[in-house]
Amino acid sequence: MTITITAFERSPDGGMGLARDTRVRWALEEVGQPYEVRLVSFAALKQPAHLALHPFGQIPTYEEGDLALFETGAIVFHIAARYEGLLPADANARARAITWMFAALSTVEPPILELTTAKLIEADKPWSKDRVPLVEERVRARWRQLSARLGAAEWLDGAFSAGDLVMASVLLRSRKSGILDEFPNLAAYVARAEARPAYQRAFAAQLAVNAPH
Ligand SMILES: N[C@@H](CCC(=O)N[C@@H](CS)C(=O)NCC(=O)O)C(=O)O
Repeated sequence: MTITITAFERSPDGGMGLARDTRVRWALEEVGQPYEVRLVSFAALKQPAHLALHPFGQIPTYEEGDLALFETGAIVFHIAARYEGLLPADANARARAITWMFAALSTVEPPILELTTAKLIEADKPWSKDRVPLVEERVRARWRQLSARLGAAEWLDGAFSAGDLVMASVLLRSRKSGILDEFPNLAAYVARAEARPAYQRAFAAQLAVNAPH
């Protein structure tokens, strides 16, 4: 069955891998499933055809036969559950890998998104320069805890899993803040994730769409 995802026709980051279709492409590459991409303009995201697929008018979406999904957590979970390679066979290890997916999206990602909002969207507000350091400290607090848990391990819980895929995707989005470099084991964790051939293929595919031509 053909898998089709949506991605930005023109990504605001110019294809540096920050748009969230990258994590879905990465998951599909890890499990060896071919996929097609439908590129969507910002205007089309808010039109009825796309809103029928994604109620919040965003990318990515995922279609496979008569199944249509949105939200990267749900999409990566679906891919990991349906195809071999991203979740351990042992039931408890599987549950823990899923826990890391949720932790990435509901505990680690929110302060990172808040920082992006504070730096980009609220930059012209008079209180912005006081708020940014507070939010940075919230990001740091979470990363300190994550760094302590990871320690010297290669991945969060045994072999690389969907939990690592989502966590690394979340962390690498905030590289520009410089905070990642304060935690050498997390920076090395992200570098290991990015070095995976599946990530490289996913990154190259979305860059190819966005590179100037
Ligand atoms: N929680 C959603 C977030 C999706 C999201 O924020 N997508 C961004 C691109 S990375 C988007 O479509 N932004 C355009 C918009 O919101 O209008 C997920 O993980 O899928």
